Amino acid sequence: MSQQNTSAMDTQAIQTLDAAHHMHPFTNTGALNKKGARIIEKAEGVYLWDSEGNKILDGMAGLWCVAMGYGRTEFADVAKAQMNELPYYNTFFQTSHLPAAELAKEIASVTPGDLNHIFFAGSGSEAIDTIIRMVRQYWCIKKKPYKNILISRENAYHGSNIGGTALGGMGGMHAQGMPMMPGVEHICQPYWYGEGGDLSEEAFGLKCAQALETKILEVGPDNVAAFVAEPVQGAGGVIVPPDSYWPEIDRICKKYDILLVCDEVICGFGRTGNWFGCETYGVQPDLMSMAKGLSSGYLPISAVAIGDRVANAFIEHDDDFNHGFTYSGHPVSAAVALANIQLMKKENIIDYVKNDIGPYFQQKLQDTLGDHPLTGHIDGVGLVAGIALVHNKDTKEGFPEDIDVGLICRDHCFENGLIMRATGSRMILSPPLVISRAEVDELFEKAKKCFDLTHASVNTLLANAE
Ligand code: PXG
Repeated sequence: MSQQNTSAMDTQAIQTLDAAHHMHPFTNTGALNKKGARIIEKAEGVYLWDSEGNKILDGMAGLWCVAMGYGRTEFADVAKAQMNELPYYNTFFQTSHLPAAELAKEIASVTPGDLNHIFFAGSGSEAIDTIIRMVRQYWCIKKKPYKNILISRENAYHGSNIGGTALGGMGGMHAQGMPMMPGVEHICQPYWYGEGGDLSEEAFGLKCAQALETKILEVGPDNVAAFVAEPVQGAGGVIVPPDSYWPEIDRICKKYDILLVCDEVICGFGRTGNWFGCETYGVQPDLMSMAKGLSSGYLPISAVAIGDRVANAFIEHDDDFNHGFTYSGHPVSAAVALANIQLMKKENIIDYVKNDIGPYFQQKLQDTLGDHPLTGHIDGVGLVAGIALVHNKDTKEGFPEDIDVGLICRDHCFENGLIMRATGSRMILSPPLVISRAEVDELFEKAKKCFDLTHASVNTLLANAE
């Protein structure tokens, strides 16, 4: 509970309080302060309630993270018990505690292959930073310090700290806080609908993967430490790669002895219908990052899973790895994450996404929005989807720049009790994994209405512009 009871204050008072001192992430704070933030008051299952009493279906699971849904009181019980027992102790200086040790074992039990070694951090960005430092240090241990370039992709999101910003491929982020961290190269993203031209999906997937080989040869295979990618790009707009993409990436990494890193911050913990996105695409990374679904967002925690090859190099190398965070393996976060994974197992949530609600969701999405006049193309897998909104379906032409169709749609959704995220002109869905069929029906009933409203809004704007 906040010191102030939300319901005891009116919305405007909270907005004023917020505007006075709180600077928001990825936000034009000046503009927000004039308008006032939406105040979210409580949540249960897949629903949120705002301070005006509106009930909203959360089609984004918070920020892609509330996998097991809101209101899991068992997590609160675990957190309380752990806080009373040991609220904090670090995992530096040769100490540990049961929650961190148990969670490491539990994560290793669900990661594929030999990803059996776990390094903890507090956020996805910290996990990515850990990976950047770890892969570079790995090649130093292997006496190849020159092997330090990281290759990533345009429009990738790997967090917003210094390392993750540079590694990611978001132009708007690169433009701020220059200069970027050196030693990063980017290749194209496998966005077939938007960038595939006349190529078949399969041919385009191969072409994008082969861009990795071209880049490796350009900078020299001896200089490349790792290739880092999200199995499905999340914040970039839910870009689902062609089936031909990942096997070719895997082949190229092996050919040039480049470490393969999957950023599983969004795809991990069931989102694509397997524990991890790399399993959906049949590749075995050398390292992977995870956060969000690891604790269903109840407490901040992230981890890097490390395969035997890299972990053993560190274990056999007689020196410290000079890296870590105050909250690496935080006992309360670890205890809740442990409870979360155990609950995922108990409720068979991965199977539910893969064989039941995921296919139902994707089918319903196609049936409801596939033929909508705004829908250019739908990308989707498991319980995540991106819908490209276009002005002209035949030419894939978008709307004029002054018509921000994504924001118009997002606002209609919010007004009508649905959270959908807009990334440019792509609408994103990533609901809690526990969503029921009836709730999926409700989601698409609302989404259809909001697409219709958006269509009407953009037609009015277009007519006025004439
Ligand atoms: N990697 C990936 C693939 C992510 O999606 C991070 C790293 C960084 O995680 P932290 O915990 O440091 O935020 C992310 C985070 C959005 C949005 O608007 C997406 C993320 C974070 C904030 C907003 O889609 N992803």
